[in-house]
Amino acid sequence: MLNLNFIKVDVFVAFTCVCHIQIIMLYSSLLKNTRLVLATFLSATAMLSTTRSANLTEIIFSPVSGVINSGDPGFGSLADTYNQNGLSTKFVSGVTDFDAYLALNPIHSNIFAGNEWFSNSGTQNATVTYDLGSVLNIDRLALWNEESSGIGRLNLLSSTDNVNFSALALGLTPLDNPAEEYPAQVFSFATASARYVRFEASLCPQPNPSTFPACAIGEVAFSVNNSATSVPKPFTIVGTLIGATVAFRTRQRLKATNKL
Ligand SMILES: [Ca+2]
Ligand SMILES: [Ca+2]
Ligand SMILES: [Ca+2]
Repeated sequence: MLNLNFIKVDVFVAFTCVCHIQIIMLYSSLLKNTRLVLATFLSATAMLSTTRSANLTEIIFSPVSGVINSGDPGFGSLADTYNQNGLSTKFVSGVTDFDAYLALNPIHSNIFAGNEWFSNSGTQNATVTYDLGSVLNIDRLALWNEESSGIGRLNLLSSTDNVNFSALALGLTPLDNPAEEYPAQVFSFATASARYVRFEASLCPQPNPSTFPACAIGEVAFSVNNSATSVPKPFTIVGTLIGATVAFRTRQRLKATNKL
C-alpha cells in the first residue's frame, strides 16, 4: 500500500529545497552587487546631503533703502515699508530663514502712522524702487499689502545697476486685505540676480474698503536663494568622491571577473 505520508514529506522536502536554492541564488546575486549598492548608496547620500544643504539657504532680506519714482512724496515714509515697523514678529535681515519666519504668520499693523506708506491722494498708480544693498539671488517677494488702499496690480522689475530693468513678474494681483491687521502674501518668480527691485503699482485703491484714493504698502521683504551660487561643503565633496571611486573600482572588478 502506498504510504501517502511518506510522499507528502518528500514533496515538502523537495519544495523546501527549491525554495532554499532560490533564496541562496538570490542572496548570492545580491552579495555580488552588495559593494556596488553600498558604493552607490554612499554617493547618493553625499549628493542628497548637498541638495539638503542647498535647500536650507533661503534667507529673508529687507531692502536697505528705497526711492519713490512716482506718486511722491505721498504720506508717511517709504522706510516704514522695509524697516519692519508694524510687523508683529521681527526677523534679522540676511540671517533669518525665509520660510521659517513666514511659518510664524507675522501680521502687520493696520495703523498708518509710523508703519505704512501711501502715495499722493488721488493717485491710482505709484512706482517705487528698493535697493537691496548688493546683488542678490532673489526668487520670492513677501508683501504685506496695506489693508485700506493697498495695491491692485503689481509689476516687479529688477536691475543690477539701477538703470536697466527687466521684468521679474508682471500683472500680479495682491489680495485685497480687509480693514484689520494683515498677513504677508508670497509671490514667486524665477531666480534673478538683482540689487534693485522696482514696484509698479496700479489699480489703486483696492475696493475693500477703498477709503483713501492712493496706493499703499505695509512691508516688503525678499527671499534670497544662495543655492544658485553655493558650493558643496568639504564633507559632501569627499563623500561624493569616495562613493564614486568605490563604485567605479567595484564595477571594474566585477567586470573583470565577469560578474557584471
Ligand atoms: Ca493701514
Ligand atoms: Ca511696515
Ligand atoms: Ca483692502
